Amino acid sequence: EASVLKSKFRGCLLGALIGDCTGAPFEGDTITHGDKLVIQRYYDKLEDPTFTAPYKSYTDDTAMMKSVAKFLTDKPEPDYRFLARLFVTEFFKEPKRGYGQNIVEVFHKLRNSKFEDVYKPAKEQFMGAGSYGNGGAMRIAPVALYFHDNYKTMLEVATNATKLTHTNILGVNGALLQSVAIQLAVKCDPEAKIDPERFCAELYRRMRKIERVEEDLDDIEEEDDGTRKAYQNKLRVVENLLQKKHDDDLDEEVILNLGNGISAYESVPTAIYCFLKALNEIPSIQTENVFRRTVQYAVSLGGDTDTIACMAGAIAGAYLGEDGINTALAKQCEYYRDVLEIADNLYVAKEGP
Ligand code: 8NA
Ligand code: MG
Ligand code: MG
Repeated sequence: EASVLKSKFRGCLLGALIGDCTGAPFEGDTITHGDKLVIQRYYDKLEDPTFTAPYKSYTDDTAMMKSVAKFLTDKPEPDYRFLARLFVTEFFKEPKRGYGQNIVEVFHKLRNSKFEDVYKPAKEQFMGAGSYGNGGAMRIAPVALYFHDNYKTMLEVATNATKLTHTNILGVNGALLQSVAIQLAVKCDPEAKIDPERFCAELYRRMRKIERVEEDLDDIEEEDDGTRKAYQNKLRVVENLLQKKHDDDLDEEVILNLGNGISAYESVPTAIYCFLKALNEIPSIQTENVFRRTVQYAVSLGGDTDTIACMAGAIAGAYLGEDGINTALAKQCEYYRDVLEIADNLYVAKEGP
């Protein structure tokens, strides 16, 4: 139904924003048992409509997502040079939004080369290896929404949009996995319960196809099975962790085996795990709300909290829709109204008024 889909567009982008804004204060932290109690109270306050505080600022995750949405709504066909310009303009307008350390070089090179070959600067990163940071995945939500009914095009546009900054296969496939997860979540009925293991198995099936295509590329050595099947292997770990009983030690295991870092490989599967785990109660987190549980759990793992919560929040919001998100919590975030407008514009550009 149309109104459900519209609500899912809003829920997804709002979910990403809330994860980014509320996760950002903890970015880079190691979280102790005591910190988890602090984080519980932090979200209790943010959900309290009478609580007033300066809004939580968004970071690079949302800044770049904004450009991806504009790239889809402002032109009838994907124009990647236009997207590169949007990224660069946004960066130089507000460079202090917590961008990754190396992506900044790409922005400078793009600008200095007058956007001549928009894919060249990213290819040169890390002595030609390309970035495997999670910057491609963290901003991809609008692509997954816009092409929710056209899987092949979604993968193609997500790949090209990512390669403007991240050409390493792990960076690209991380963005693809995040898009696939959002697209699957859009398809799920918000009234019906998701079976976490089935959802994970479906992701695995799709990543097997995606990673198989990459086998043909010459830049990956045949014997490098770890890279060729990176995300398939991670999804097996997700499946395994979902079956374990929850306690503080399990969080350690999650961090150790899935990761909480700035590489796509150590954060996209983690975000998916956070979403799937939070579909059921988590003893250390007191809330009835699945969306909040997802984001709070993601933040409680520490590390790249804004980005992991952003990605997990986008998936949860795409499943639940706007109604699944506490309005008071949303209103604590900078840019909250603008993000709703962006979601509506994206919806209209795609589905018509
Ligand atoms: P990026 O392309 O600069 O990648 C991020 C980092 O990943 C790089 O600075 C490197 O340290 C590392 N990296 C990526 N590819 C390689 C490679 N091939 N070889 C060696 N090292 C590599 O930027 P991005 O857009 O991917 O970064 C996104 C993340 O950085 C987000 O979390 C974002 O919020 C930001 N950020 C994170 C932190 C944090 O402490 N977690 C702090 C500030 C900013
Ligand atoms: Mg950030
Ligand atoms: Mg981050």
